[in-house]
Amino acid sequence: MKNILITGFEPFGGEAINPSWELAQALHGEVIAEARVVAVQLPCVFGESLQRLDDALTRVRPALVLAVGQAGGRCDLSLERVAINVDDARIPDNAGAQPVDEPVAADGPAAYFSTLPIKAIVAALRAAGYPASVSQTAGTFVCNHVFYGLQHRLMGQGVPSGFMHIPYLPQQAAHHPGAASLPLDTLVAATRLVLKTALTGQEIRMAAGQLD
Ligand code: PCA
Repeated sequence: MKNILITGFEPFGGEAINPSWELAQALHGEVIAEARVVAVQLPCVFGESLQRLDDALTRVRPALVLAVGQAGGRCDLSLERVAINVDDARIPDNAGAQPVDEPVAADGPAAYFSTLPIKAIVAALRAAGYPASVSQTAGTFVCNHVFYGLQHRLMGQGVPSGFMHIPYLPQQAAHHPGAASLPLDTLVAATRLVLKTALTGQEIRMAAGQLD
């Protein structure tokens, strides 16, 4: 049976939980479109997160990879279009490092695109009633670092891979007045659809602005 690798992050920035890990864990062991989901947690640490990802890729040998991270303040499932070759941290990572304007990979190109059918995924999510959009930036913190490292490592291997940001869970939003949130069961159901569409769907053409 094929494997799907889904990664989530440990909590960071003073939070007690990270919705991306709650989500990944909830899907661990499920079979979606005849592929088994394997969840792996990544540290919110520059460098070490990519070593852990590398280990997971070697061990799981996935047919599809979806990396997920928390984007507090966003209000929907954001399918990231592009990873850039920059580490520029607003806050220290969980090991205390705060790189400024450093490359993720000194020998790498400026950017990589997601190799997931992001517009087809967003369209499928919206048709099923879930809030979703195409995002043009994954930021410059550890999420973008992992997204870039993932695309760099898998380039040319024919394994679709990409990154999705998700909002806070309701229990986190309670500490952030005005911030949007989505319940875990909604995130889990929506992500099943993301994975199914990524495995079975084809990219669609839709005009810029319609999905972001
Ligand atoms: N979100 C952070 C890093 C870990 C996470 O869940 C980010 O957006 O970079």
